[in-house]
Amino acid sequence: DESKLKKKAKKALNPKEVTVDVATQQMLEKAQHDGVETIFDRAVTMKACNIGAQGTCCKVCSQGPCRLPLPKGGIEGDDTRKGLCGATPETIAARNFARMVAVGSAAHGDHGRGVVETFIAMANRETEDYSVHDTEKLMEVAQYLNVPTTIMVEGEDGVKRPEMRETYELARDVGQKALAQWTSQEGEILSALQAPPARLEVWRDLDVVPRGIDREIVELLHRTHMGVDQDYRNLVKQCSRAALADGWGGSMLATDLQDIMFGTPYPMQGEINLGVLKEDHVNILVHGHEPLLSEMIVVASQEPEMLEYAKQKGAKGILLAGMCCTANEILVRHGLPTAGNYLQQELAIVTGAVEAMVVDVQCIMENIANVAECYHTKIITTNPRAMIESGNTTHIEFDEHSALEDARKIVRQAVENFPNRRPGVMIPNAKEPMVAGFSKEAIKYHLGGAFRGSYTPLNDNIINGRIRGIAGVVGCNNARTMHDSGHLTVIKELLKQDVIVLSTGCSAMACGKAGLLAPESAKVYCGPGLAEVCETVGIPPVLHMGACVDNSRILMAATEVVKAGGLGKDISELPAAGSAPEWMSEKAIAIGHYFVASGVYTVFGNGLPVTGSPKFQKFLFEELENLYGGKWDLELDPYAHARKMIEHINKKRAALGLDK
Ligand code: XCC
Repeated sequence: DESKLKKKAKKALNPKEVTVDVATQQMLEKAQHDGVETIFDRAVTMKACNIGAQGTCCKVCSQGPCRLPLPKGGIEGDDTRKGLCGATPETIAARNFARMVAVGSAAHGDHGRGVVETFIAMANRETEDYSVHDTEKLMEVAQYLNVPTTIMVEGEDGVKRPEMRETYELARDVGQKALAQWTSQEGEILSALQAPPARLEVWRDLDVVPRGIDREIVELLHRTHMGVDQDYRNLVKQCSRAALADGWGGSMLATDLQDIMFGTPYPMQGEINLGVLKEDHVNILVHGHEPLLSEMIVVASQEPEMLEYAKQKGAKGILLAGMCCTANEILVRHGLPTAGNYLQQELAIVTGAVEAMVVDVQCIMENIANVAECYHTKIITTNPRAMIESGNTTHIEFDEHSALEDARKIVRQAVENFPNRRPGVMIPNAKEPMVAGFSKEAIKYHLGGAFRGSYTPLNDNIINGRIRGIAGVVGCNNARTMHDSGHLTVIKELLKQDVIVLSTGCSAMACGKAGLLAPESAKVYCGPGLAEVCETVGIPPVLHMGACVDNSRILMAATEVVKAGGLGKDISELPAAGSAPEWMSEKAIAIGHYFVASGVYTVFGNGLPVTGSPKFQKFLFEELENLYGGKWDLELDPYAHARKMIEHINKKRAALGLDK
């Protein structure tokens, strides 16, 4: 009836209200025209659960779920809320938080394990498809894993001298030693020992240095079982172990071994947004997180026979582009185009121009299978861990031993799908040029002054105030908040105040689409000091450092800044802050927590499921600072969010005696 229709019309989505990105707006209009439902529609019609959002719904046993929302009007007197077993809001919120840290760390850790397994297969020459690309990085990793890089060889004169070990022999030992960081049960994981000595001391005092990557995650999960850890402070202690095992372990080793196999990123020109797709080409999107497969698809899609095959099918060529963090991986190493960030995955299919979306793990929305049914797109799953139960998806399992052959199979299927395009293809006319690929090595090179090998010039610029401080702004998109808007507002506010921004993941992509990854943007958005530095060096004011696992690069860049001197002895002393304005995934919570445990003030936007327990929230937002020097915060308003970060940076500058 009419009132229902009116209600529905009122609830209908207005594309301009949900995203600042023009290409996304255009494709949402097309989706509406084509009658295709997306996450944006469901975000309008489906409300989030208020109790879950507060973090106080306990469903760890079957006597519940016990729901402990904050009473209307807040808590007066003692907080007497309890679950059936007596669990307090603190225990419940801390357990829920802990489970997010565990899952997020597991996601990065399992990604890292896959990388190590492939690395070992490569080192054993069981696969010719991968090789050592960066021997310098191999040496560096060997050193921190205590693998000898030389052997003593007796010369003709009978004198023994050290000689470099054969590359693959060294890689074999590095691979095994890396794998041992997952399985180790006691002691300290070796990659974490790269942290500044003062930080390590903090961790040792608090007894949170990770003993083994897998162990910390399993123990954290155990502690959240019904009737185990019922002290939120003790739960957070184990959160720190697991999160540090992610940032300084699983993620860091994944990044480093990927660099050895595929090359350490250096700044590359690229392009971003849905406009990178080409109507007359076979368009293949690689979506997910692991570069192991996408690296092979890069090779397969450029082979002459494959290009010839595409021509036979009526296409001018093959366009390979990325989505989500896979995009970041192929961008920072090959300069390949990026189609978009997390909330654009369905919309890429809505163009009608994508022959295949090839997915591996993490951040892949189940609904892409439904959207694909309305067009001709093939969804190809590739990882045994991540399948989609839907008639129209194909699974082509990817095995590192037959990597290139598997990749060829996938590309061939995409090419064969080109003639099946349906009428109504529309690619938005929107793409931006960008520069990406700022590894810690690249930062050293570009900001390293005349000698191109030091962080000292960067520190000097921080000390003299041209650069006020450093911000790491990272993380996802979230359909509950305006797409890309939080990232861009926070970042532009920081730039205005001369804060240089390091970025990864979907945040970096939001910046790319808005032109902030182009060096010319410095004079438009930055305060005079930062603008001058960027223009002198020729860098953009936002440095795109890669995928979510590459947040470990931010930790190492911070460590380099500490080492270069003049800004204190620990990461917690730096004029620096972290932020995830539009976070949504559990990985973001793991990342947030390892930043906090590394001494960084970290602000999240969008809500945090801790607000239902004021005591637990206070612990995270205030008391942690006394332990770690870093703490959590939550700020929904992006302007206030940036302001809080700048205030923190100013506080740290004052403590260092700068700006006198
Ligand atoms: Fe996923 Fe990594 Fe988040 Fe983007 S940012 S939505 S986790 S793709 Ni890492």
